[in-house]
Amino acid sequence: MLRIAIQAKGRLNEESIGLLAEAGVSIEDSKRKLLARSDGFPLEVLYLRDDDIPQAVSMGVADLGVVGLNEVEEKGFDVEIVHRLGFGKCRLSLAVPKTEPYDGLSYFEGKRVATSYPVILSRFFREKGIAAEIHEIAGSVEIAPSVGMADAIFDIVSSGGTLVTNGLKEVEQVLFSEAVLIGGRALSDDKRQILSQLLFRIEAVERSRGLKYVLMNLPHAKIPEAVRILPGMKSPTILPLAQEGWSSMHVVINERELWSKIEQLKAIGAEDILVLSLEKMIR
Ligand code: PRT
Ligand code: ZN
Repeated sequence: MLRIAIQAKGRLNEESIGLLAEAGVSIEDSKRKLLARSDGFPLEVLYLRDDDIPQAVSMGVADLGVVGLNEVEEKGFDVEIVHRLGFGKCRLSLAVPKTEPYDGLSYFEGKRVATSYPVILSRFFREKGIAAEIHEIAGSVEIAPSVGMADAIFDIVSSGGTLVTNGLKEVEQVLFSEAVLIGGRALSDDKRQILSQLLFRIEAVERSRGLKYVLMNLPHAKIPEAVRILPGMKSPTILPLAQEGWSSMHVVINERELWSKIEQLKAIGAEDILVLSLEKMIR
């Protein structure tokens, strides 16, 4: 049995549960309990605040965790980053009032910077040789300059909308973050085995992202041309139709090139084109 810590509520909660569900790990009654068993996979879920997840994993209270890389870096507990999950993307950035002229990091020399990420920020300033005053505050960092608590902020930015609303501009991007799967350093062989099964499933889900399964009918004579347009994973599957002289072709296409390929296929006489979503791709 493997225990995974995920955020109880907040930005990463839904996608963490969604990822497990796509990997075939469904969790009973998520919201009300601290601990929940999954159906059909030897995993239990521990719901925590994101701030507590790195420590829980490093102490072995949980074997795995899903948490923002920003929290892992800030807390500094000894955990292994097992897999980057690609959701919860954001960055930790320095921002200053938009009316301030900014001409490089020396701007921060002697300035007061408000943040909830003092460890990451002081490491950054130390590396860059900047002596600034770091003020740790727990929330609403973005209002600190307008109320006179700080000259600048260091905070999470995603769309940038919050900065604009508060009359700030992003001037330095310090850390790019996303949700990561973390693991304890001392997992038993049994637990590593379950982890590799889980990773196998997660990777199958990830591989299928952005892919579509496309079926179409076309005259036999057009097959060589269609294969040139759509080489597919190995080569496309061609099945004869009951109607003489026609075939059905099946192929996996990346969503980015879907429309251009479909236009080319229609131009050579493909008909009845079906586009299906693809859930998993196992290799
Ligand atoms: O209760 P708990 O402690 O578990 O949750 P929390 O309130 O500490 O964290 P939560 O749920 O807000 O965020 C969890 C994780 O999501 C963070 O640690 C990041 O890894 C990630 N993440 C991704 C974000 C954002 N995007 C984000 N935009 N976390 C916070 N924000 C906030 C940011 O602080 C700022 O106030 O959104 C605002 C900026 O957004 P934009 O789009 O206006 O730039
Ligand atoms: Zn938190």
